[in-house]
Amino acid sequence: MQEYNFKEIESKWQKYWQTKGTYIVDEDYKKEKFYVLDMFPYPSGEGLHVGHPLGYIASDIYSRYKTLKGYNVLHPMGYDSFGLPAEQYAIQTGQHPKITTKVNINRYREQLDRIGFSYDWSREIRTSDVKYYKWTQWIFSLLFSSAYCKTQDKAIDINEVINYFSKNGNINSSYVCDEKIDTFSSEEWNNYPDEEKEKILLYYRLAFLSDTLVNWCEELGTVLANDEVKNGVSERGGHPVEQKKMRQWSLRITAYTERLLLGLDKIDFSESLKIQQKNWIGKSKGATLYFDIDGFDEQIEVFTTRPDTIFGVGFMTLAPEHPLVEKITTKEYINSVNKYVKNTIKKNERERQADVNKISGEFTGAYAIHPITNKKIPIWIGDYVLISYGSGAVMAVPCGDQRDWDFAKHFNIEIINIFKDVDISKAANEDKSVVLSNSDFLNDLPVKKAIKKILYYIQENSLGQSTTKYRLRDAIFSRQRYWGEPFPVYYKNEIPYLLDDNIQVELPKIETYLPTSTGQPPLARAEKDAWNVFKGDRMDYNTMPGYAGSSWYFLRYMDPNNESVFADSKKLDYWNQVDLYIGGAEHAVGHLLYSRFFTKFLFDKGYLKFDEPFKKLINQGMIGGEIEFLLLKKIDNKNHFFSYDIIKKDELNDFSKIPIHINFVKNYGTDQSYLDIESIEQFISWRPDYSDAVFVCEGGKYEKGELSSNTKDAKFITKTEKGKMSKRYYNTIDPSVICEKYGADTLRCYEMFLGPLTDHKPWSIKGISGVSNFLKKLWSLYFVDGEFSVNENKATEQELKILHKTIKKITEDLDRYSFNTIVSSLMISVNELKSINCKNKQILSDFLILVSPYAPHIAEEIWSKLGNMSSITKANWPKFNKEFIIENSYEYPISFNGKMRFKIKLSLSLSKQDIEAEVLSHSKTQTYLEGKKIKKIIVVPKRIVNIVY
Ligand code: ANZ
Repeated sequence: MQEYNFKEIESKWQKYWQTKGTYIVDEDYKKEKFYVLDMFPYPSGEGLHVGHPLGYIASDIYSRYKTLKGYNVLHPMGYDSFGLPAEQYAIQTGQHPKITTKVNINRYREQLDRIGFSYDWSREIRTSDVKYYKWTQWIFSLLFSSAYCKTQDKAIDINEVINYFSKNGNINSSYVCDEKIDTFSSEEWNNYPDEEKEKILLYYRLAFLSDTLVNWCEELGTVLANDEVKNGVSERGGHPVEQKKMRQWSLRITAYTERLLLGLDKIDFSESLKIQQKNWIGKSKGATLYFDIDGFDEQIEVFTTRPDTIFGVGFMTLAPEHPLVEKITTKEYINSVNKYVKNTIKKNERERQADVNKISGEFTGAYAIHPITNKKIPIWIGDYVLISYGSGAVMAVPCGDQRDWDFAKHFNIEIINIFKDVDISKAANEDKSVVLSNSDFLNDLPVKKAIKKILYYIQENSLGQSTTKYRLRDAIFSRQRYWGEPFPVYYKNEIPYLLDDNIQVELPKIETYLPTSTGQPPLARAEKDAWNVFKGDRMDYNTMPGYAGSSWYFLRYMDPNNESVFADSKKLDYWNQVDLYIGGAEHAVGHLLYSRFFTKFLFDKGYLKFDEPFKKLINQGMIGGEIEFLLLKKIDNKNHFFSYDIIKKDELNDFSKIPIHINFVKNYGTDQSYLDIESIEQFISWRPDYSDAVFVCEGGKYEKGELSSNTKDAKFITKTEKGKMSKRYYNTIDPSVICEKYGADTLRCYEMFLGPLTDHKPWSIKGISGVSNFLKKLWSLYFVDGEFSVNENKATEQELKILHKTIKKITEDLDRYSFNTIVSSLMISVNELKSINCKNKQILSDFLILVSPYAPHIAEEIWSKLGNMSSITKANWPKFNKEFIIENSYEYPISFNGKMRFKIKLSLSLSKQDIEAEVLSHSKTQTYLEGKKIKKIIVVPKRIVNIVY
């Protein structure tokens, strides 16, 4: 019989697809489109492991399915190719990041090609490509030339703002701007020198320069975005991050907060993802109140969500960086306050909020005046108050707020209880049901009513006003690195100006990629003539962050080679929103929020007809790996590795765990993984630092090539743990290796078979042979006596039933993205077809189409053997016909006095009487009756027949 030779088949069809351009799509405006997108990868030096293609396989299956259903499917791929690792590598080796990036991309491409994806590679993009980043720079320029108008609720041209100022000044203007801006009249504006005007406009532009507190990572020599900092250290490399004030580019994403929130209702993202975005935006309704300071003209502005607790204010807490701290702190307290402020700056916001158990603060010696009771209230500083949120100061209400409570307890500050019938130490958690007392006019009011009443009072008496605050900050948009998009900006007297639209600035060549000795970014090293354009006093030395290129890449795929616009409007309109987006959950806020923002901005500017980029999003789960450890103990200062089976559980803590490369482990991925002598030798040559170690196992040991007598066939059992698949644990599995051994079709089916797409699951090779056997069985369906053979007979009822049951199941499962259940259904159907020896050409052709999204190579091969001249990807998805699966008979269980005795198959068209008659006339009935008289016959159509005697 002709063997299923996946190697030959897979490389043959991959070549065919490439030469025929099978997956190239054009704008076929008459055809309905469908856009399936993967989050494009950063091409790292490590290449792909089997966890990475999980989402790609799912999206590929879906694209193929939609194509077969007649849609014009856009399914592109590219590379997010600017970024830190290539630059770090450049610093170490002097090699230009462009070269490393290219090498890595080639490796990725090879690995991806091996899996047989249906990407239209003619649309490939690379964010580091000059032709691509030209348009990233263009979007930046557009942001720089725009402001946000609150009344029109959209981005507008900055000239509109300039025009307004020249007529009205900025009084009553409705443009979003930095809160700190002073007011000016039209006359003042018109008399300002140009440079002053430029400075003011920076407060309004959607891309602007300002002095901002940033996450500075000294080790990486750059600023990081909040989502690039995890637990106080940089996400990449784990280096310390501190807060530092620096002049940076930012994007005014805060102008879009409400629209970013509202938009969530229009898109199909998981609830948990929407909650993450909502929390990140962090909308809070409350009030701004002003407290006088005893002996000073200034007031302290606070933001509170609970103005109703104003009678419970025990003290004030300012963020240590608050500008008033220096001014109001008395001599007596100045030293301790200064010291505290210095220490705070070292921590970033997350650490400060996470440190709930470490209460810290200092008294300033100053007092505020309660706006209603006129009582004196001590003013403290404390790092639980963040400078970047609200107004950087709180009215502290210990009976209402847990952090204030903890602070008051810690520093022994008097606590006023304003709540009725409530255990005051728990009041902070009960704010929904609390009724207030203790004040004249808030007595016995439920919270909501109390807030309404106090807000009215506050406003009437000019003590403050109601306010909505957001946690979302403007997005810092510059990095002090080399390998990113340069800004299309030059400076005159340190005022930034845009280059003309049609002049692109390219990354200049520099000798080393490190910051200068004065701490300037690496681009400051570029000689004047190393720049392809040079204007003004100097060019901008910053580069854009990773999210610059990735916030709009899905649009460029629609028209990747256009040189006059970022994408043609007709094409943008046709391909429109991404219908299905699959990618990792780690991008829940960063990438997805920035892309939504860019899309809304481009929509405002009239470039797009949609303002949400992704209609539906699925986060694939992570694939974990098994980590293999050797257990090490020093005895007499000598390394001893012990086989896991000879160690007592309670002694495990005495051993350190050394991860070992899984290539050396025998039976990896099974329950009995171990090392033998050969693998110990491999291990030692990999880690020569352990060449003197002793390996101890049941009944003997191995040391420096010497075996004790009975260790020759011994097994040194490794300790296997489930964990991450990572280079660090030497447990990554290259998908190409699996393709080599089992075939790409098997890999594709197997990755889906592992479990629901969204689940986290460990990689294990255990079930792969089952999947590989399924494909072999599928192959054998089409052969008789080793010869490819199908017949053109009329399909039998049974054959049609199996086929249509499968069509129904697979279609429904695909429509609900249940990728894993389909593999089992296909396996069952293959078995069923095999068991009835189906050789019917029509049935087997349609069945093959159902298999093809999962296993496209084998499907193409058989499809061509079936006599088709074109690719199976050009076929039509079989139509489900319910007539073929309608059951026309039912197998009734026949019971006697409730006990089931036998079954008979009866037509569904029979009436109750007919059924009764059929059962009574059956020969077995008489046997079970044993001559007794029937009392009653119960017939439930399509269920049971019970004879009572
Ligand atoms: C008095 C009060 C009484 C408060 C009470 C709460 C409960 P969300 O909901 O997150 O917006 N706050 C204000 N600015 C702050 C800052 N910069 N750093 C830390 N905390 C700050 O939280 C708003 C509440 O957090 C505000 O309402 C304020 O404490 C505090 F029973 O004011 B509240």
